[in-house]
Amino acid sequence: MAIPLPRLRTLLGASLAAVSLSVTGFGVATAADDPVETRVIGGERASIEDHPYTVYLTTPSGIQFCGGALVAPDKVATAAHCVEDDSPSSVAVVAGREDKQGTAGEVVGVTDIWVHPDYVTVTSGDDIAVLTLETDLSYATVEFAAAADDAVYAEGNPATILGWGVTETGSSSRYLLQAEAPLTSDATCAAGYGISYDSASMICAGYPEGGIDACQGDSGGPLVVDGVLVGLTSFGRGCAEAGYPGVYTRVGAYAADLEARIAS
Ligand code: 4AZ
Repeated sequence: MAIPLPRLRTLLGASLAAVSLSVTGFGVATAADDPVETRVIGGERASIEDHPYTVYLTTPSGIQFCGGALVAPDKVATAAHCVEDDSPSSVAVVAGREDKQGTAGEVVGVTDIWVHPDYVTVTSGDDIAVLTLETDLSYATVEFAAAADDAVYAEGNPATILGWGVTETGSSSRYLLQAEAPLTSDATCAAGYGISYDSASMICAGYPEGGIDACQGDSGGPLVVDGVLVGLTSFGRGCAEAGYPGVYTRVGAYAADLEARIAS
């Protein structure tokens, strides 16, 4: 079951329990739970200057638990499962910081958490939330996919995954990592996930043989095609496993929700 080393490219995380769908947030499953050695090598370092909209979420004590994308000076798009049980005072947003141990950038508080009203669990879709920040940030925001923008979701489009999630070491990354994987077809993703994959609300990325993926702690973070936010890391069966690409919230399906939150 282990992925042969030569086939490993980059990956942002380690695999979780091999038979269960795993999501991040507060990390119920850990790499230690994984009976199968499918952990992969770390993704490559990414520059925050190249991806200034990439932010992470922390607990009040500063522990990173998810990613996010700055879609307006005071709005961060993330996954619903990252913040569904949180009050604004229990989340902080860190922007402009590549190194979690550094002090660059800004740490800002959250005044409001909007969770998609239909969100129940990751496999039923609508895994999206919008945080309102207590102060505007001056970092460049990311354009998000429009509802009608099918072209950015075409099979094979090279997509960049960004995050500070768990690496093959079993710990989350100190530095922002990036990895590139192609968007899959709906059929490919459904072949792995069956009815848990909903093409209207999700999009998948990954290679047939696995090896590149997001993982625990990357949730909520951006999946970008041509500089456009197309996805938010949502779930997967383990990480980087053959036949199980990463599943992302299909941002274009929620463009109107994002616009409404930004206008609010
Ligand atoms: C997680 O737990 C998680 N391989 C994120 C992405 C994937 C699996 C798990 C996709 O945050």
